[in-house]
Amino acid sequence: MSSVREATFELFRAHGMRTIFGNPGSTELPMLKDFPEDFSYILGLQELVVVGMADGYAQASGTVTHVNLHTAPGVGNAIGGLFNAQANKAPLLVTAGQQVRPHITIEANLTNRDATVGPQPYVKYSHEPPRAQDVPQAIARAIHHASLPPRGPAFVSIPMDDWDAPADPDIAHNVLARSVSGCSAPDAHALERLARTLHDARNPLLVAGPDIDASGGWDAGVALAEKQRLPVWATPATGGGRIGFPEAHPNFLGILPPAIGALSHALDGHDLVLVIGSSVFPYYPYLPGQLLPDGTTLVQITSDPAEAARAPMGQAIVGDVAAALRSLVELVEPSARQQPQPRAQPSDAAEPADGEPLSGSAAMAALADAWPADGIAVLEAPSSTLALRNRLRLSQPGSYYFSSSGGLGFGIAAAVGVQLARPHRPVVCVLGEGSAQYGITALWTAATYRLPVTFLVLRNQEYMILKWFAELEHVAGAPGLDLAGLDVAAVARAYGVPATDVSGREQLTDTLRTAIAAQDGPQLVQVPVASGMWLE
Ligand SMILES: Cc1ncc(C[n+]2csc(CCOP(=O)(O)OP(=O)(O)O)c2C)c(N)n1
Repeated sequence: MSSVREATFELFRAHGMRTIFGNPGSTELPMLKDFPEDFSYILGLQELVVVGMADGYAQASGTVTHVNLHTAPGVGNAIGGLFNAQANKAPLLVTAGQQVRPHITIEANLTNRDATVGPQPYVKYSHEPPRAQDVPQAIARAIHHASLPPRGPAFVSIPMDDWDAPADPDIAHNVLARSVSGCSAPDAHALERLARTLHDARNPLLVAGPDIDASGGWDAGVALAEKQRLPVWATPATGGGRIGFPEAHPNFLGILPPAIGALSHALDGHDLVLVIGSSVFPYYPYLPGQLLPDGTTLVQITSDPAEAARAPMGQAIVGDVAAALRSLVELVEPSARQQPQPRAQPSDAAEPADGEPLSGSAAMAALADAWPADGIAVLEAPSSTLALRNRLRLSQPGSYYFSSSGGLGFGIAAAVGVQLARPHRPVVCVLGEGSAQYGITALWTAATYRLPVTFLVLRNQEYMILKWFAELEHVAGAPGLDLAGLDVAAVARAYGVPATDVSGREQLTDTLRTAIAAQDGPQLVQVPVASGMWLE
């Protein structure tokens, strides 16, 4: 008779889940005993980065990814990452060790009291099985929950004495044989109505969201925009964890502003706004205004029922985003509307006077000059987010990962996960020096597993975006917004990542080109940048 451990690892094999991201403790060792050779364990040094690595891996591979945490303190450290993964719709199986069952009632040391409560708001399912024999079933259930739309983390707490217990052969056999498919077709009548509305619209607009890329709807989105001659905005960068439409495409207008009034203003003059694969909308900050301009109708297509239910305006159709796009392409005729006007190129980012640091825009222009055709950007550089988008104009699917939640600690870790999932594409992770600190320990993982990620650190010695928010919120005199003397290159070297300090645009481009071309482990490039919000 097989053990709970053997049955569970068979389950992982059945789901193709042979990579485990973790940080182990004594309560997890029984799961890791006799670790099978056909599995890999990727060690992260702190739980926030363990979840971030798995988030990047899950998104880039499209598969449910296993994160293993250390009882209550491990789950506690991981919460910020779970918040991010939920917003990113990253399908994660999150397991945590627990005290042995005879110790739980007396709350012996390291007992995860109320284990299912801690991660509750950030997971789709949270469970501690009542019997050891139920562990494979609970884990299978969490895998299914994670994989069904909206995808996201699901949690199981496992007492450490369960792993050697005998599995129930009937449960194990049936659990192994199950598969669950979650691709639900949107209402065909609603799509037909929408196709007619689109046909009759005078000046319709498409807003492309992250789930176009995540669902595999990229080509269908392009085909729809071209057939219907739709101008396309990207959903606001705040919630655009992935890019939903090629940003160098002539129909692409740019990125919607994230505040209510300004966003509504950008929709002005469009009688129909089709929002696909995005919430309506990931607003931030709160700058009130009219939600929609007069005379504008909005229709959202999302696979996430909660996203449809909470939208403050418009109609919604719930169903698989790629399937909806493919149906719409079939249902609509080619339009004779005018071609959208291609947007202007950003102005040339001037080289500053001698000895002055580059602007964030000039740094992103240097990155654009070095950019490899199949590059993937992982971004966590708040004051240069728009500069990166506007300069790189990424135009291939699966080329951009950003945390839709606003929680820091994603960048370095996610870049590690993305590179593991996409070993043949160059990954470049662009970081503010402040943001880098939340996930800094993931540099060790990048070095140890020799992952050829290029890290670019923009060093402005401050929390620039918070200074910008302070002005917006009329907050004067706030402390804690300066970062004097923080040297990420020095820290990187200590973690085993070779690091170079550069200045000036040409040197930055050359160094980035060399770093990106090098395939032998990670490299970090640090460049001083001037204080400012870099919007183009
Ligand atoms: C976990 C977490 N803690 C704090 C914040 C608040 N926060 C948002 S941006 C930011 C500063 C980022 O600084 P840096 O990476 O240097 O970028 P810059 O704004 O200078 O471009 C902070 C602290 C956050 N978003 N997430």
